[in-house]
Amino acid sequence: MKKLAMVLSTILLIAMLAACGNSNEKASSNGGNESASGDAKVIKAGIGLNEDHPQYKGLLKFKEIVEEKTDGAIKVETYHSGQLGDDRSMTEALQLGTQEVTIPSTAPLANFVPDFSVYDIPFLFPNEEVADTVLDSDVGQDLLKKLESQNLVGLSYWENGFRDLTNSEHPVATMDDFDGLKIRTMENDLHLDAFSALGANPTPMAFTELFTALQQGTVDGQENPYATIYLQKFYEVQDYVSNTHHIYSPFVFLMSKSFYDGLSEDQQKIVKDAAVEAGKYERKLNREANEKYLQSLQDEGMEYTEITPEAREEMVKAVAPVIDEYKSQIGEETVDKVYKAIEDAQK
Ligand code: KDG
Repeated sequence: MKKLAMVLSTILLIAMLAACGNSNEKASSNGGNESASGDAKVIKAGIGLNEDHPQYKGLLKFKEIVEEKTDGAIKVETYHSGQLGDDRSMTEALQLGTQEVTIPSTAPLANFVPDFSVYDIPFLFPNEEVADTVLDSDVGQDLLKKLESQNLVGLSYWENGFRDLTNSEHPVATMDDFDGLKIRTMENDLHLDAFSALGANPTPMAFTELFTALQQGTVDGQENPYATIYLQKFYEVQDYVSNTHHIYSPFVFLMSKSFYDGLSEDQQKIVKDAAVEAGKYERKLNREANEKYLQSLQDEGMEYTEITPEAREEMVKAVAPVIDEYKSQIGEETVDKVYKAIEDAQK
């Protein structure tokens, strides 16, 4: 009797260990990410902008494509308005494997891969079409590959767009008008130094804190594309807008590398293609939005000031020493390649 009990308990133990081994296997082949409700792999995707922004509409397009093409084997959960955190903390969550997708501006990404600061060079791109050509060329794609050393995969570039200045103090037409203005910038040293060179008093801050900071007067102003200024309702707390167009800001569609590595080859292709296709859709919506919302901002009562070519030239000169200073930090090779690609794209 005793013997039988021992044999039975040994069989039970072996069965339990085998079951345990199986589930470990499953979890790791899924990148440890399985829905509680089934076998689908789940992508938690978060952004800082709100649900009205083209970036969120692009994310919904990504979800639609991925869920359809994988027949539900990959589910995409979408979160907007910084519900999962800000650009930096979500990027860190991707590195840790606790979140799968985020789409930050390239500026805070420079804290992970310094080369990304090349896109923070003021007045770099002349227009959106040239930016598309450069970002989608080998030069832009090679930069995305550098993210892998940070446990991140850059699947495609999307568009944030040309950034324009708003503030609550006075119209900004020339360099002198920047004097002492407290401006929130993204968390990026080149942005800080460029605004200091223009005479402003810049403060780095996460996007998720920005509206309150403007409302409470912690800062006088900020800079973002018209679509963001309008859709995030900054006009409620800002009176003046100028077309400074000082930086063209790309987004990077980022995926956690540990999650990506756990996908089958087919699934990797599906998510990559979906990030590219949804990105094209997002760029189109974003351009339409940026075009129409300058008027909407004025309709909401903001005063618009046009920057003359002479005034912009003055700004270009003021930031030139900052660019020189940063070249070696970004990497001379990266800077030269991007300048050359911009030149080629205009031929
Ligand atoms: O979802 C993207 C936003 O988090 C952020 O990148 C927006 O341009 C932005 C900013 O000013 O922080």
